[in-house]
Amino acid sequence: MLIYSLLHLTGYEQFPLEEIKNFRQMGARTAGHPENFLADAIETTTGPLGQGIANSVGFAMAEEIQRAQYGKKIVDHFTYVIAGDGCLMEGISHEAIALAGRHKLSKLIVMWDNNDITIDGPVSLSDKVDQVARFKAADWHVIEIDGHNPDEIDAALTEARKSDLPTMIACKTHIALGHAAQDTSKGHGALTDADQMAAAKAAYGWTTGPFEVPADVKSAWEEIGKRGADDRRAWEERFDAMSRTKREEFNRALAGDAPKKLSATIKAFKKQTSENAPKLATRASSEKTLEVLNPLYTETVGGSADLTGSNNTKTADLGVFDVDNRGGRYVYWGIREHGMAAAMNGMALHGGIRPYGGTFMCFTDYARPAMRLAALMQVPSVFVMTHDSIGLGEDGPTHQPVEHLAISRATPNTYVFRPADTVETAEAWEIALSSKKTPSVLSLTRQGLPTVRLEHKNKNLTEQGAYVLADAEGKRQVILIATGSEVEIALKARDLLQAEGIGTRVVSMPCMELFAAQDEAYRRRVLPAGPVRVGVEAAVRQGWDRWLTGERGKWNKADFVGMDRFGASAPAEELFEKFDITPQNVADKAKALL
Ligand SMILES: Cc1ncc(C[n+]2csc(CCOP(=O)(O)OP(=O)(O)O)c2C)c(N)n1
Ligand SMILES: [Mg+2]
Repeated sequence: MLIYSLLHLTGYEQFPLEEIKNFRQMGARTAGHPENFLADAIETTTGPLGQGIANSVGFAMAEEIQRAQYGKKIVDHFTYVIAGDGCLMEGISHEAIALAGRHKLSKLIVMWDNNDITIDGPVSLSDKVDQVARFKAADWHVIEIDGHNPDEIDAALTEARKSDLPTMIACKTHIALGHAAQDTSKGHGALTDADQMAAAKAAYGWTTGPFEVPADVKSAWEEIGKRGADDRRAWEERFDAMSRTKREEFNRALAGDAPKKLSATIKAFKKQTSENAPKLATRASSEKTLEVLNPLYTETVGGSADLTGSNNTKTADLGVFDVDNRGGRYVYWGIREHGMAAAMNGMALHGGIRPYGGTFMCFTDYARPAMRLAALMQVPSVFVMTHDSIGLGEDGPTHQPVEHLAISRATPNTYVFRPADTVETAEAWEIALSSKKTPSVLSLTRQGLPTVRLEHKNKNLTEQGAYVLADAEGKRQVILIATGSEVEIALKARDLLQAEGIGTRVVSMPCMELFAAQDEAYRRRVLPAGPVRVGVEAAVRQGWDRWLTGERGKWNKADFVGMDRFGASAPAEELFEKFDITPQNVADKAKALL
């Protein structure tokens, strides 16, 4: 309610009094937790504790990067955070604080609502961390004030803006000041008792009724709301004085439009790849793609959670983001998957930056709350998840994802790409780096894969989600549907079946969400009724049944070759044998259904 009432008071058109009265009602902008997509002035969605403070690291980094690119006259702002005890208790806050301290994000200012209360009761029930010492240990500037004293707040903010370190202002406050619930956990929730509401208003000297704002108060607030207008006009003049090229670049990146050369560059890269037919792990295909794409963009910012050499996320042209190299576009996030993903979201929300970041696919779990919020908040963060199956081999079951594709596919508004070769990887990147409102998960292999797209097509086939890679010779009796590294296995199974005169089609399905979005006529062309179907993916079956038994398929004419347990530690080829994800097993399963 704090943000909504401030927006109303300062005169935002999107927040008339009606919106305030409709708090938490259907269709209102004043949702139960602020949603970035419901109002222009709501910069991020908050609600899951700790995400906001981690977003703010991305906001502050984005500001530094853009300031280095466009100069102080064009980009020069602070990032302010109000954090509660709960935000600071969440583990992600530790990752965020450490990153901000390491990178001297001096324009980041956190105000801690130090009220010693959470939902279950006093903070002391579960915590005795010295937050001031914790922030200092992470190289923050810390100021301690009475959070109810306007002069102290003002002085602290002025001091914070001058600091060359990020600043935490510890604001000692009383929850539900003036109410009988003051300083108790009851102060957190509904405080609707009429007598107590009157007491709380009296404590502030407030005499008017509900939803009544005295005219002089409203106009004083509106003056504050107008304060930025002159600054805005002055900024526009400075912006107009910039070269046309720079202005266009700034606006393009801010709008999230792809560079003009993207499409032609991808086509040329695909053509060359189909001709050379390299055998590459798709994580290496991804690096090769980034090598040609990053130079086209000024706004891509790459990174990895301490697996740069494994995730293949760094290209030579990016430079490394650091205290003395603010224009660097590669971030060493350290072992902080969750903080990385949330900060990436912050960068995307800031605008003008397209973040991508890598870790092992299995550690989707560690980044997951922020990946879900990317989808919910409609930001196109790109999660580069390498080592995407038992195919990673010796690191064993702790590192071998089996359920992670299903988890990401279960998330609304998320593209999950599992490309089969370098061509599909390039196509996936083209989509991911053109997306404006949907995050992408790129599921990439550690092990080498042959090029399966040997015939060059200008068209981005991955955009259709699934397509016929190899059609049946003779009567079509079997359709094999596969993704990523299992496309090679499906093609070999097809050879076995065709050798026995069984006409077999192979469908590559790099993105289920995009296939689901195709019209029925196209889906029917790829998956017609009649033939038996076998799905092949070194992961759990969950999510596959629509394509196997649905979409004109039948339960007694469909099967799946994949994983229904955790993996094991061994060389990759042996694991595929052990778990029976082999051309022979795929062919046998198909024949058993005929
Ligand atoms: C990740 C997450 N876990 C749990 C919750 C539920 N929750 C909402 S507020 C809160 C704690 C509130 O404590 P504090 O941050 O100190 O806020 P205060 O009550 O002082 O306003 C909890 C546990 C949540 N929103 N997000
Ligand atoms: Mg609290």
